[in-house]
Amino acid sequence: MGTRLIWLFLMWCIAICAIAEDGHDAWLRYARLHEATAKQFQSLPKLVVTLGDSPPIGSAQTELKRGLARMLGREIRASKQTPTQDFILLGVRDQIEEMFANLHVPELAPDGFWLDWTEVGGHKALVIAGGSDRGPLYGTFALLGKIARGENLETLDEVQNPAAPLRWINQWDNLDGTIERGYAGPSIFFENGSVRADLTRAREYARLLASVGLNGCVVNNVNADPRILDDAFIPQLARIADAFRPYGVKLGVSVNLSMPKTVGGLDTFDPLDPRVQAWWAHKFDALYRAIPDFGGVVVKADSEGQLGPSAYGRTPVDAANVIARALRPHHGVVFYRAFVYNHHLDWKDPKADRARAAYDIFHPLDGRFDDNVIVQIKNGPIDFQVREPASPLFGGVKQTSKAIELQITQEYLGQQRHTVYLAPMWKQTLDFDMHVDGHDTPVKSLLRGVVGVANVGMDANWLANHLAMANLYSFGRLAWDSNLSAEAIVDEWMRLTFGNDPEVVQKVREIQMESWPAYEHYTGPLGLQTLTNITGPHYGPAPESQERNGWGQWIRAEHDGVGMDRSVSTGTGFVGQYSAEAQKQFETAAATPDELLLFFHHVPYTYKLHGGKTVIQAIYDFHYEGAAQANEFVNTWETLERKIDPDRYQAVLAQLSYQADHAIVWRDAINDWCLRTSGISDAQDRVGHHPDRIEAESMHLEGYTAVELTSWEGASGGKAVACPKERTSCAVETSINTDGTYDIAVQYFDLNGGVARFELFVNDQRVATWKADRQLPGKDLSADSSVREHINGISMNRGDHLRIVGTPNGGDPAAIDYIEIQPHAN
Ligand code: GCV
Repeated sequence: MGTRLIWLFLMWCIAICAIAEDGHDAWLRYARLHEATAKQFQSLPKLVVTLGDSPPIGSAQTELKRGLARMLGREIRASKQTPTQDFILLGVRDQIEEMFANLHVPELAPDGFWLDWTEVGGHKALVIAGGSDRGPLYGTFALLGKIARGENLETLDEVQNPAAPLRWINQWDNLDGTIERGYAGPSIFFENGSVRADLTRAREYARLLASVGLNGCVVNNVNADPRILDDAFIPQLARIADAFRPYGVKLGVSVNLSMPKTVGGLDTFDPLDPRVQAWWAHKFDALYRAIPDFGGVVVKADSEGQLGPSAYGRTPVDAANVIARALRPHHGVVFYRAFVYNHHLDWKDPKADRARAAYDIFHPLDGRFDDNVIVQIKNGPIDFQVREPASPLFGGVKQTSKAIELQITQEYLGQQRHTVYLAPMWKQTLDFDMHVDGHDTPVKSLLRGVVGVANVGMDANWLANHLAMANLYSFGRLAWDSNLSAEAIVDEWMRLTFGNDPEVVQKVREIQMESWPAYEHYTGPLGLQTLTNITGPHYGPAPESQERNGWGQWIRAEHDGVGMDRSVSTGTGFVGQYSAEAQKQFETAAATPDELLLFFHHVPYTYKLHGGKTVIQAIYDFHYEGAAQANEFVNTWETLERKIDPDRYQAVLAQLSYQADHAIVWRDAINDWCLRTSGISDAQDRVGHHPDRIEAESMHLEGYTAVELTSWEGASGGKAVACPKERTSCAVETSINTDGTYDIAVQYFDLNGGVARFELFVNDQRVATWKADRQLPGKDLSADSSVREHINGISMNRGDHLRIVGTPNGGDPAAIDYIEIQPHAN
């Protein structure tokens, strides 16, 4: 290499390698701005005057200094004195007006802020004023975001007030450090039954939450461990509250209604028993003595095995109000979850319908909840599926405070192994018009709270998927301003996360915006819901698991047709829970939008959608289109290789590549299952026909035995081959009948019980070797554990032998589904 080349290489390395990142800073990277962009901020004052000394105001000042130093290389000085030069003014509205009599700050909601240039005593001042001490912190983050995106500050004059006063996160963390439906490592709060000794990550999390305007966080699972309020545990909770306080994030906990009995020493937890009422009151008095700014609690009761008021013939009102009254003197709130349903429903009863449960239970109680009770309602009537209509309960309890519960952790949506940008889905619910009393009442206009189940973990980048962080960001932004578009939010997030290069912005936006439709298409389109294994890990395809059990996530796929009839005229009557205006959209199949058709109606597979396609053909086509889209995400991402730091580039590439492969597993499983159920072939002859595929069970087997999967659709042809435990290795072999250069895909299974090894040979030459060392959900051979290895550009001649040797290990039998051989794509 010539000197010039070496020099160029070094410069490239300095530019790219030096900024290698693990995603820990998320959207708060404060990356150094290019000189030209930085220039426009030259006139920013070099002094910050801070009024008041509450923790959030202190954090605002620290953040401002940190952000400006990192992005602009500018050191700013802090002062509390009357300034004698241009300055940035940080403070609460009343204090600002007190100190600067001529400065009039507009009316602000408690958490609202005002950003404005003004003149004070002959000096230019950039004012960051808040309605409360959280406001200046939120305003500071907003200002720093604008600078990071290179926006013009010259004409800054902006008042922002949050859409809902309660903007909370729920974490489903268990005290042992595991997280229910968490996919990013252990809890940042708990380990081994206690609060972690080192709460650095908890403090950093609070900073992230505050940066998007979130002001509360419940730290433990809604399936609450009763020890959470033990006297000995309260000082530990106080340490978490200390970590949150600098960022204005209030601590909340989940409580279990049975606590007065299970840990409180009473013989009852009946909410109407005065001893129970006294128990809660004493408990919260003690809690508030330790944590005076404690926010409140969330309650899951009479749901999925959690005890509740029904044990004593009482109602959610009785239960919620008892806790609310114990919290009232301290200004705490109760989020009472409407996720209450019977999971032993009779699937043979055509009128039974889990979707009805929340409305049936809570609608009659409207107006009877105390005003510090907020009924927390999941966005849809079932459970965070890939598409559901808005829960009718948002319009069904008019005199009750309501919060929407959205799920950031991707329980049914690929568990962060798939990228699915959720803001477009959330927007559909927030914008859905409930037509309460005949007026325009989108869900977003009915909310006092917005709650997001995040389940971040100790993984460096919080959600274990760089692109999934757009969901945490957009949750906060929508909680703050539900009118923002999903596209505008992802654009903001993009620039803060990966920089302002227009090509990067455009391409990542494209991937994110197409990711929800793609996921819906290769999983459960037309309102089928996700079709994951609902009695297992909620991950890969297992459509049969929806049916014929008490969980009520039925799709009623029979030989003659598919879908749940929820109409008033012939079905379960669920449609009748909406206002008359909204009912018109769903009561008949003809009126129902295609994307929700099968959620509301049972129709023949040959029923024609609005576009003219039959239901069954649309199902087949959507699955092929969705899988192709997922593959396209990989291609799009690959064009950005030189523009993104290598660590994040490689991590996202690996994630998107896995997703593209797993989308094929989804496509084939659902299509094969629908073909078998309906008996109607794919008009394009793709489903069940894979000319490039050789099933492992049809190859020459040495030691391997053919096995059937419990959910047959999880393997191509319903079967795989597995190597028995007693063998050290097994092999499959086939011969090649044309000459050429090929791309080979080996579809195999990767179980967690051990690390199996595979070797691929052409005749005697080993051309590839790999390990089955992923940690995937599920315990058995199934679509959850089905993965693909690609070996590209292999030259072979007619008569050559292709052989795979599998070496089992522990509980992993080195199982193989099929191989696919295609001409090499350049
Ligand atoms: C915390 C679903 C999840 C459960 C979760 C429950 C809930 O059923 O699978 O893990 O429990 O929702 O929201 O309470």
